[in-house]
Amino acid sequence: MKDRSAVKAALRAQVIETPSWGYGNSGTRFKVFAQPGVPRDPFEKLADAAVVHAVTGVAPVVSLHIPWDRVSDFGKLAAHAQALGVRIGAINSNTFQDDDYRIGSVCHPDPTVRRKAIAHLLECVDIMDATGSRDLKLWFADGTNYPGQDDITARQDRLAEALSEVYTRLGDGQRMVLEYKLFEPSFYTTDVPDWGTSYAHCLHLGPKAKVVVDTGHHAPGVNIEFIVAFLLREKKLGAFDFNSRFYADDDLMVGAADPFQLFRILHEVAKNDGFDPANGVAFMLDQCHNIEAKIPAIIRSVMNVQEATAKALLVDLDALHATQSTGDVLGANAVLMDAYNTDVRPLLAEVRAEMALDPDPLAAYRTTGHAEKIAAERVGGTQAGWGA
Ligand code: LRH
Ligand code: MN
Repeated sequence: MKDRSAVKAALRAQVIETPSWGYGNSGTRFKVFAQPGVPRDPFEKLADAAVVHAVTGVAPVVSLHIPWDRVSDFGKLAAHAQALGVRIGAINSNTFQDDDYRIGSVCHPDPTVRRKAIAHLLECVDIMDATGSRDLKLWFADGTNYPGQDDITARQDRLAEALSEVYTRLGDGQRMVLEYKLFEPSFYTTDVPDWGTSYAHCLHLGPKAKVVVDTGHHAPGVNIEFIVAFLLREKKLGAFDFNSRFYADDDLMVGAADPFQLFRILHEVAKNDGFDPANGVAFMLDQCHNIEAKIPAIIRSVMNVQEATAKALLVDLDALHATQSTGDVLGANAVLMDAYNTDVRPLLAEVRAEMALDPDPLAAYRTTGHAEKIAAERVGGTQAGWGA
């Protein structure tokens, strides 16, 4: 059993990256509901992220999305983040909202369109130079809707060519993390549909290319923790996009729909030293708070990751190994369930107290008066959203 102080030390050192777009308006094709106090620009998004970090102590990094977070001076934005006690993390590219990308971006049959998409990806690396970010996070909506619409193999060639050009541009200490997704917005083929496709491209590219596992991007029933264990073994797990879902890419709060799955995933992370910063796994949230208050939702999500992490760190690995190696099926399962069924909230309250934080981050948030302040101040202007 990992000793309690080691578990608490790991929990104090946890780093969870929150998404700038999680603070803005988002919705579905049916409706995007506005909410009072929603940020109007990346500076206000960082201010909200800083409050999440202030009450949880483990969310010091914010990922940006370009062009949603484009500013005239990214150095100034990075300095603003620092002044707020946070820093800018992954830079997310966006080649899914321009009319030119109707039938693809880096996989588009027209080389002119591919050129435009690659130029955007290269611009994102320039932004990383200015913000000091390590990761270029790539997700492509590219795909087809009807059989025969385009050549599956030719699209892979185009993708590989684009990724290779961007890979060459990466500076020291910079990486590209390639996200896969089964479907949506494409409904017949998606050019990076699964972990194997992302993994294969990353292998070809080299050590600076790793895979992003978005927990909402799999077919129902897929064993995500197997993928995580496999990629960790290959040293090819770059990042998580945490969220949860009941059906498709619902982007609900992580741990809300399936806390047991989140625990199983983080058990594989803990068991394979995935929490060791040296292994370079980024733990990001990628969520949309369509109907719920956004900042409390992100605080709750951070707490859900903390709780699943604490349970994973409490797994008695010696007992697990002993029961597994003797084929004690029920015994081995019981070891894992003991950890999962442990109420870790008192342990986390202790950890927060040791970090000079309120044991209840949501209560702490309420006492900040931040919600009332931003609702009063952020009047006029255009609330940030996906701009779709
Ligand atoms: C695509 C995705 C990707 C982001 C977007 C906000 O579904 O998961 O990570 O670019 O959501
Ligand atoms: Mn994602």
